Amino acid sequence: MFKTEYAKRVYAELEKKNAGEKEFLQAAKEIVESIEIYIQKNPKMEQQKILERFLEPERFVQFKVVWVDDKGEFQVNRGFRVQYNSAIGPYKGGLRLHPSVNASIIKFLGLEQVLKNSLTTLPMGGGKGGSDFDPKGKSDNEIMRFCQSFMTELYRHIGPDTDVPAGDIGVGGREIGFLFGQYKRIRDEFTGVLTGKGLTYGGSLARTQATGYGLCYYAQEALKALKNTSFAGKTVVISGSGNVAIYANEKATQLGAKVVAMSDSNGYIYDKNGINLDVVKQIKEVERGRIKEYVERVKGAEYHDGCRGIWSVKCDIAMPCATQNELNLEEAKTLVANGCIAVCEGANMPTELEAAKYLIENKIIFTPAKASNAGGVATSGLEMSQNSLRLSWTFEEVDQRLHDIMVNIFNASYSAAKEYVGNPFDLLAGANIAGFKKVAEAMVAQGI
Ligand code: NDP
Ligand code: 2IT
Repeated sequence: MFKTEYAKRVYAELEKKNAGEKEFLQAAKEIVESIEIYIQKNPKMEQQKILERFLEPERFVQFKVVWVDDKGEFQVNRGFRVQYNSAIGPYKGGLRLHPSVNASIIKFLGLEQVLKNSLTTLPMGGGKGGSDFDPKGKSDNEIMRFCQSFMTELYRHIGPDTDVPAGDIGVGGREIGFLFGQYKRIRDEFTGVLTGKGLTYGGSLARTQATGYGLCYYAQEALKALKNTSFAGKTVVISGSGNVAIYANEKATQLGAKVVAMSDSNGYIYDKNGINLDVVKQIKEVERGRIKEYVERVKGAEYHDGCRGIWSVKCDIAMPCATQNELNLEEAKTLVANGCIAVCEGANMPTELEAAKYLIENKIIFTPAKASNAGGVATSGLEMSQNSLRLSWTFEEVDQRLHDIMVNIFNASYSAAKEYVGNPFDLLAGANIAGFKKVAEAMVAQGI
């Protein structure tokens, strides 16, 4: 809980103003709790109401998206964009298409993004957007019409020096292509207004792999610094089977680990021989199918209904890479009882706060999302740089920069954990403080 009157007061006010916004309040509470120490040491923070100003988004847009499905029926969805903080650069952050999307989810993601983007050391402010549109089972043409309608409103709020969206759940290369085409048509300009673009029209090599690879690069540093070990010979469990999960699997395997379980929202697969990633890529990236199809193609593999059962699979390293609040205290205890030494977050806020605290208290490596999944947005930042230079770098060059950025993010969060909390395992507080410091200083410098 909060130690200072200032934090208590600010959070109470936030709760009142954003009543019922569970995910947003959860993310805000975690951040405020861990940056209190920094705020106490810097009286300007309270004098200039930096905490209140930091928690209030600069702009929040909600809009209507009407589109026509393949049967000719009109469909109505709700679109969102939060432009959270622009103190250190143009707003930057993904778009999520999932039926659960609402104001609370968009605001929690936007707030996390502000600190994450700060940690990358690149000049990017924080934003996030999306819609409650459900892409599952939709044809390519339906996806295209939705994306066109969505962009027909969104275009007026974004721009290459204003706000640069990208992918998130339900938004990958296909959707970015349709969104980009519509932006270009409306504005009559070809600019780096979106990242995660295709390689033929300004995308960056390694952006597809970046979040999953970056997660493993960060985890590698944490394993070395906190437990003097590595991925070699470790058994890994990864929830999800989307973009982040697939490339976390690929890199963990390259680093010598064996990934034995993956999931989707319906259930999980277990393959004691190590998951054949080519089969998963074929099912998920090419056919857009369900993870259970894996067991029809790979002998000896098992499928279990219910995605949360994945945390009962014995492993050394667990990587939640699906969605928020997918790992609770009980599940964290099960992981630890089964010998797990590290929980590395690929998804945004996948671990409930009590579970994260339990892991940190028990000296289990816990790599917080806003640090360990920052490789995606960092590489988006590198895509923006390449677009501005009108140049493209090789895969190796981008991957090397990504690696260096992740090492830097680890060092920043690790140093802050030691300096401010006196606990090298508290990378959660370390990441929050290191990210907040830069944004807060920029806000103070720029005045109100
Ligand atoms: P994808 O859409 O590619 O994949 C999402 C995966 O998570 C799917 O396997 C999906 O299963 C599963 N999933 C989604 N919602 C739920 C749910 N409510 N319950 C259980 N499973 C669910 O998304 P990404 O891989 O891009 O994103 C995964 C996470 O990583 C998100 O938290 C996202 O915010 C975060 N992230 C993504 C980045 C990126 O660059 N893409 C960067 C940083 C973070 P199903 O198919 O059944 O829905
Ligand atoms: O949560 C995230 O960091 C992302 N979805 C990536 C955002 C981006 O702008 O690349």
